[in-house]
Amino acid sequence: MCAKCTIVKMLSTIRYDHSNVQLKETKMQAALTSEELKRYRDDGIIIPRVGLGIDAVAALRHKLDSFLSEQGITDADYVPDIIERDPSWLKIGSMPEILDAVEKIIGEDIIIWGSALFCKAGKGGRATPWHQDGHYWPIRPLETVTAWIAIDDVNSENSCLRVIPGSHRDRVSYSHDVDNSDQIILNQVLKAEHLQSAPPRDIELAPGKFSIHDVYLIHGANPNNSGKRRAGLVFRYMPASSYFDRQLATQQVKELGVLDLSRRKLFLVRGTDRSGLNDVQQ
Ligand SMILES: O=C(O)CCC(=O)C(=O)O
Repeated sequence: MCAKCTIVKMLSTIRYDHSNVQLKETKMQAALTSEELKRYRDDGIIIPRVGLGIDAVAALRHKLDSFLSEQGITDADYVPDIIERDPSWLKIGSMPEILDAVEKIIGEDIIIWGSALFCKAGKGGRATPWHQDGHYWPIRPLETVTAWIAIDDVNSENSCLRVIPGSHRDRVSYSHDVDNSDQIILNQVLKAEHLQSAPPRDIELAPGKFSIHDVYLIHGANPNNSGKRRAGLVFRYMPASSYFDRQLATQQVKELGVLDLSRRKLFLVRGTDRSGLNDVQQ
């Protein structure tokens, strides 16, 4: 190849590489800006600007209706194992719009270990008591985040999620009481003395928008008696540097009377299992 041709080839390669880097940076910025990331670190929760599009929302609504009828679920206030019931939900939890934002927070090695539906009908509703998720999750080190995806318009009227911003910062698991009342959907209730003085913030979401919250964040929701359904889909993501400890899960069932998580399937959706301990499925 003549010298001129070599230089032209080199330049075009450089330009190509450069545009690739820019493309990658734009994609990462679109997922979560550094400002959003800072807000997440401060508050323990963020609503990324980029949500799911209207087509995705329509498909989700349809999928939700078929799922509920196929599974014969009449009370969907809390369905804690939707991927185990129907593995096709994994596709939703693996959508790049969500994973790109999660990756900004927990890094590029990501395991989906949990999924749930919180579809509160709007009548005869049960509350979600104030709690911290990590209190009964067998993940060590305890690092994991939840994406809460709005299928309906979710606001104060139909009892959106409420959080105490900043309550995650000390990385402390506070004590909870067991309450098996049928007025609430979880039986672990944060002891009142730990309810911090900061006022709760309502996390209002248009359909398709989602929030991501930290495992130590104190949160809950009022009963929904608004007459309007409030459906949210939840996926839980842990960094693959943490270990999902099945023995601890069994112990937590005995000690706390919580849901048995010992047989949860672990899906490695990005990167590699850094801990080398998790029995992941690809
Ligand atoms: O949507 C709700 O009422 C509760 C959700 C929740 O507690 C969670 O996703 O961790």
